[in-house]
Amino acid sequence: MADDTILTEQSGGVLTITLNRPDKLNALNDTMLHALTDIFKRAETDEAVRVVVLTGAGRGFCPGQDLSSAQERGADRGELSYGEHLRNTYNPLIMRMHRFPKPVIAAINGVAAGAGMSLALACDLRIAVESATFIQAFVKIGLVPDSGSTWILPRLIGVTRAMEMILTGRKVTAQEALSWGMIHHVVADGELLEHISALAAEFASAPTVAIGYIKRSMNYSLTHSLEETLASEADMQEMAGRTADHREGIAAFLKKRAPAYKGQ
Ligand code: LHQ
Repeated sequence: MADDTILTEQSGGVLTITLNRPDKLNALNDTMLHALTDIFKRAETDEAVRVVVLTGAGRGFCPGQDLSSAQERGADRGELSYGEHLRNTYNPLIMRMHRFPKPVIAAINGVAAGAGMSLALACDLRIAVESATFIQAFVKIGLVPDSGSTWILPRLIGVTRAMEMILTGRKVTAQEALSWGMIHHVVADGELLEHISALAAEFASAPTVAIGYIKRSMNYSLTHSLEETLASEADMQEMAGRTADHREGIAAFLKKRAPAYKGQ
């Protein structure tokens, strides 16, 4: 990796990715976006990775695009094409996360704003500290939501709440986000690491291949009819039923012992 703005740590099936520009609350520049996409690409087929944790260093999770680097590239002179920038960086990253065949947990250690909030939304599970906040900040700088926010957010919290967040750019607290079903748990500041470690450890010993099929099924259902989804579920179940972990699950159940899944 060219610099240390993205840190990775691999331990016992858990790949932890840390956005690491704490003085800028981990605002995203091109190097970070390409590195993130690359890490997800490699982790897809790496059998040693069974769950990914995405978090931020310092007091922020991520405030989205680094606005000063966008300026340096000529955003104010109309020289930076935002559309092209999104197509080349954020869009491939979000699609990779969406299709990633293993669980991705957002460990939200602080503010998540703009495309930084979109990154959190693209994860499968979102655990936030009590002091974390969520801001659809785009409108505050005269922009529209990107990186999937208009697609994911209304699906999580409904159009009414999503529209208000997006139109006003209002700061939403972790407790409010929890009550809306936007995030899964809120933990006390200082207890995030412990909570995430326990959750990630569970996924690191889960039937990973089946989890990949579960994600595919859930995503498929969002854009298909019941009839199409039933057909897709049958296909996914066919494949899950042929995995070693399924055989292990049945054997363990019949012998009344804990299963030892290998993620295969
Ligand atoms: C930042 C940033 C930041 C640079 C904090 N950039 N430095 C995609 C592609 C194409 C075009 C553009 O858009 C996109 C999508 C996007 O994501 S657009 C960006 C949307 N995000 C925002 O507009 C959020 C901007 N940040 C904020 O509103 C505040 O910083 C929040 C509310 C996140 C946090 O406020 P505070 O806790 O008061 O912290 P702070 O504002 O003092 O920030 C700390 C430092 O981080 C500060 O730097 P400094 O050198 O002055 O200490 C900020 O300038 C820097 N920072 N966000 N996005």
